[in-house]
Amino acid sequence: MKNEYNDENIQVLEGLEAVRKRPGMYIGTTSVVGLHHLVWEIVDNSVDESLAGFCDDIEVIIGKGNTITVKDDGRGMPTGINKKTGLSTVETIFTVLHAGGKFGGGGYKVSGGLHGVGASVVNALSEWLEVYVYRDGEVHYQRFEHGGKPVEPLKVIDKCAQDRTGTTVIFKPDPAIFQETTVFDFNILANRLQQIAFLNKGLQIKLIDEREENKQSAFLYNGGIIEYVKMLNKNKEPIHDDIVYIEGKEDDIIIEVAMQYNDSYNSSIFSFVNNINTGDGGTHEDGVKRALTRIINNYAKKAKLLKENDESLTGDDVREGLTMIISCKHPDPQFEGQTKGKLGSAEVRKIADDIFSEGFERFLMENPEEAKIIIDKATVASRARLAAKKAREITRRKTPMDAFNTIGKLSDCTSRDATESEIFIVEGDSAGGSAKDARMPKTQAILPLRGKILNVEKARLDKALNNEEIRTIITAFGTGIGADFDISKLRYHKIVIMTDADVDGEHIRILLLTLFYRFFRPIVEGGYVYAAQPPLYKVVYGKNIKYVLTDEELAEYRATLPANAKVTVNRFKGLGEMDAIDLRETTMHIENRVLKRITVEDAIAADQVFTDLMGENVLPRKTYIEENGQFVENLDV
Ligand code: 1YM
Repeated sequence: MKNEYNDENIQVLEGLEAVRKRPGMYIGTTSVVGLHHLVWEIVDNSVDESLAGFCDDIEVIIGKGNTITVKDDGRGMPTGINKKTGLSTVETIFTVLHAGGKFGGGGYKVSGGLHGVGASVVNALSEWLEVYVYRDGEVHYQRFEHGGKPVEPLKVIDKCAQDRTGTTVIFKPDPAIFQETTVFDFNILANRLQQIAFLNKGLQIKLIDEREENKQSAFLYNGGIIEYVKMLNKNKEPIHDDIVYIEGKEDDIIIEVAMQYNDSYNSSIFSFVNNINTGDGGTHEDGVKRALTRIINNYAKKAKLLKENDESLTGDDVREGLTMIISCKHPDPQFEGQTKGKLGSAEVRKIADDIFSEGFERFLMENPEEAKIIIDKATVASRARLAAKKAREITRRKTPMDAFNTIGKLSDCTSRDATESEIFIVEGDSAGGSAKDARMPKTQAILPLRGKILNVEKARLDKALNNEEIRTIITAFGTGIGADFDISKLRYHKIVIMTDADVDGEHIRILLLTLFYRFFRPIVEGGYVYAAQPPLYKVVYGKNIKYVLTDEELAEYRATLPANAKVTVNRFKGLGEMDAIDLRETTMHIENRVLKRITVEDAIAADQVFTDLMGENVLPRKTYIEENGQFVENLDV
């Protein structure tokens, strides 16, 4: 690079320096999430090129040294000189903040959405970055080092076939920025790349992990979101064969919907705008849901499947057991909300409603058998809803004495301050007894579970409300359930699942998490749920007592002792075997214990896990392994 800087260059460098000073402002966090964010920024440019109709092949390679290569077969980034910056367009894209968006007007852009900080931010946060552009029979190349500083201007390094076009970007994240980790996770990348492939039919995406031999995945879905719904329903029992698919375009806004009902009681509706998951919904989702309820009611009345004076089917009724993907492509979407996970663009509501109602009405007319199956399911849901309402009213009408009986197994804490109150849900009466003796009565409540709790993945709300263990939990939490749920009434800000470290304990833990996720989702999303970590061994060495959580930890501890040390190792078979002192010292006392916070990072993945683990099919449950990336478990001492 030349030694002289002009004003433009200095501004550019100051821009990238600002990114390095406050990376959080540009990519949210420098944790493992932020690290992967870098990949999405580059991949988004390739996906934009695919949305524009010029690219149908993307390849992502995780290199041995945790580098990332992204290749596409699009037009190749423009290589000419940019009038405003005096630099090549390639250099401008990689060194000027937000340049990408400004230069590429029109089209559907992923970068119009949630991330969209652009390639320059990736460059600024990389130790080095290289770009190759194949265009007009030439290979153009530029390298940047030390947080985005060009080594040389863009130059032609080779010839290539005239018809070879595309862009390749290779970068190595700067460990000085990503201090937590610079190791890429194959599964995180694979899940999102698969999702992008589902949302863009015909786009092929390959992921290759060079750190391990033969580790790669390729995603190509000619059926697009139809295949997405098929996958989501893979371990469910669909109640009609064909997946309903509706697509339309109005004012450059494209709406695509794929849906299929299954025999479960949950709805799994996921929506996207320009390939970005809108976890909080928005106008596209509202429009489709509104139309679904209206069209089903109209059809049911016309076909006499619903009688004149029957109550109308509600939104919840018609969505029971529904798996649905809504994908909206918008040239200039407006996002709302704290996490920008909600589409705000008002015009989309009517467009989504129009397109979906026309297509869905036609489907019902042309498929009267399916229509009857769907409406019967919603009618049963409606009856169950009315029954559950009655059951709830009975629960509410209980005298204080009745309420006391329901909650009789609970040893409550004396504090009424929810922020300091904790409830330990304990497997089995004997462990419950030890826990009662071990607790701090002021802030720690104990709820022993006797039987296995009901699997709510297979039961509707009215049946769940008849289950005693579940009623006790609902009463203890104080939040109510379903439409009555109110997080502000939560009586404990730490809900701690305390089960044995064996298969049964794991099963109970999953049953409880299923219950929480389906019926009390905000307590999971709000980070109120924890898992206790009881130790596996007690090691006595002379006067020293040490509790260890894992076999590895035991080996590590042994290695610190002299070779001929006389130690007694006691393996706890379960919580029931621990006395109150052991339990207090290791698992419950705030000073020593380690709690794992359980949060759900990705609702779509969590939904899938609960279906797989708790649904009708037994096989996925059998193949379930402890480590599942969906639940991020943070240590919280
Ligand atoms: C591996 C990353 O960035 N591909 C890519 C980027 C661009 C184009 C094609 C492109 C866009 C346009 C015209 C346009 C970008 N161009 C720009 C800008 N892959 C990757 N492939 N010609 C080529 O949008 O009009 C930004 S990104 F600003 F120059 F147009």
